Amino acid sequence: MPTEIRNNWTREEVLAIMKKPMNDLLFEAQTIHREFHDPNAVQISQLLSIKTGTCPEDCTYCPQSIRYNTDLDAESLMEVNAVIDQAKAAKKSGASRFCMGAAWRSPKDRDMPKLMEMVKQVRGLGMETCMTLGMLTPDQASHFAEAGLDYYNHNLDTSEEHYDKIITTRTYQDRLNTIENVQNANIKVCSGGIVGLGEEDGDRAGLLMQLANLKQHPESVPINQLVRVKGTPLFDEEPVDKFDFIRVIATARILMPKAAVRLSAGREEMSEEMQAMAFFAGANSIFYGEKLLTTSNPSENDDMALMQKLGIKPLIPEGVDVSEAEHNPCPIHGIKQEHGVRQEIESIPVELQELSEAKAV
Ligand code: SAM
Ligand code: DTB
Ligand code: SF4
Repeated sequence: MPTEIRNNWTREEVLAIMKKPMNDLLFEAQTIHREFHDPNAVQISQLLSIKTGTCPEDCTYCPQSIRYNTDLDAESLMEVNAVIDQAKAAKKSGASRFCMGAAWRSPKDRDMPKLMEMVKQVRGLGMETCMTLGMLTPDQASHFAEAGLDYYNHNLDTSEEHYDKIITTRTYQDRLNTIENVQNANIKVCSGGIVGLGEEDGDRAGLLMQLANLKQHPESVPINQLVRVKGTPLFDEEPVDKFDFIRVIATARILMPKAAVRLSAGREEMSEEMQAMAFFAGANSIFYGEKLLTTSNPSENDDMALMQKLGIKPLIPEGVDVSEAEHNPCPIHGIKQEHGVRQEIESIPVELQELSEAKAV
């Protein structure tokens, strides 16, 4: 019987799934994963901070808040050309989606023309576009839709109950409103949260329940492990138990079968085995490239080596053009990318195998 897509989960039901014996939980997640997705494909996004630091909000996990003394070089909104250069580089290294993030409470109307131009030009490169700029009004969301924005990232971050301990400058309802504005403008939603904010299991279940009970599930669900940054109030927070983190990924997969579940921030602290387990639990998207927004991420070499070991291939979304990616065909998989169409080639040429060993793919 096909898995039903539900929007009426209770916190108790979600908690019961999350607390199942690990083998049962992983089996269920993997079964659903295979019903809805290619189990050996991972979508690859690359992030760029287009405006860095001096954010007026007080998110206690965030190095970009002006309230905390973190070692961060602030930068005003980047010029369009500089953003496009970075997008071209991301495309060359194999990312299919380019996500632009700004340390804002919300974008100013005066910045909209520049932001829309960024969307248009990144799209013009044949990449998917994503922006994360804080709260959006319905009008701003419509403007971004007109510009062709594919995804908007706006996280709930944690449960409604735990939320006030983490952020006081905007409400949970503000976040839900922005998500609704984005959905109403027909932009795909990327929304998830952070594990490691001192929350209880019930809060993790509460976060996933909120996401899974949205009128429409987010198309993309980033699950971040807190990156503990010196100077932020959460710097001394206890590290997250590895298996508990995997449980969150598996539960997200079970509740939101069609979504791309993204193994997001925090991968630098995870072993290869832990990341492999997250993929097994249903994660099928990552942030790729040596930097997230302001903190570091595993090197491209390490990621490619891991994907090679696991036999995982990059997922190329319909309509995305990766034909100019630096390593085409991909030396690891011997897959030729032609305007989003994957063509298996029979064997991997020796010179490409050598290149793969010498250089990042
Ligand atoms: N300022 C905008 C906002 O908050 O909506 C967009 C950028 S903000 C950096 C995007 C998301 O990054 C946050 O919602 C949070 O989930 C995540 N994030 C920020 N700092 C993090 C950290 N130290 N560890 C893990 N995730 C983090
Ligand atoms: C998301 O959920 N995680 C990304 C993206 N959406 C914007 C951001 C992670 C930020 C980690 C801390 C930093 O690099 O500043
Ligand atoms: Fe600002 Fe976003 Fe960081 Fe919060 S998470 S402080 S809104 S940049």
